[in-house]
Amino acid sequence: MALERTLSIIKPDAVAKNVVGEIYARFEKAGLKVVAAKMKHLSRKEAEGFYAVHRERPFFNALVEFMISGPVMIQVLQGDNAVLKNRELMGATNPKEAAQGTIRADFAESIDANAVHGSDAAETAAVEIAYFFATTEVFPR
Ligand code: RTP
Ligand code: MG
Repeated sequence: MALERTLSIIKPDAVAKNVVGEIYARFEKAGLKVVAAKMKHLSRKEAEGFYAVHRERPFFNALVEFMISGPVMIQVLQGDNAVLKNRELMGATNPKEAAQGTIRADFAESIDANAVHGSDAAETAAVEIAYFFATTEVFPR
């Protein structure tokens, strides 16, 4: 198995719900280690840049507005197959379609306010980690 890193964001809805610790517990129980973390209220520019791949999508403006509606918790997770493992823990984008016991099934309200972000591939993970963290802010564990 490949030791990977992935970028995770606990979105404003889940931070407001006070479930950061419950979500961290799920990462840890699945064998994912937190190797970097920061809480941040994203600027519009930061949110637009982070989601630049979705710029032309109809939901882009709503997504950016939501992501800047309150602070987020941003972390780098490390472990075997971390990218896929985190996506499995998260569940489907739309919480109505998310499998039982996943983070989105348990904590998300809607396709917009869907609790968490996770990188979708190793290549995007590297770009997303570098977007928020200097190499000196990610710790070997
Ligand atoms: P994420 O990037 O946040 O981890 O979510 P994802 O891969 O499951 O979904 P993605 O297709 O990358 O979309 C990014 C975020 O945009 C919002 N979205 N809204 N209204 C809609 O049809 C729609 N589709 C996507 C979601 O909040 C999604 O997480
Ligand atoms: Mg995505």
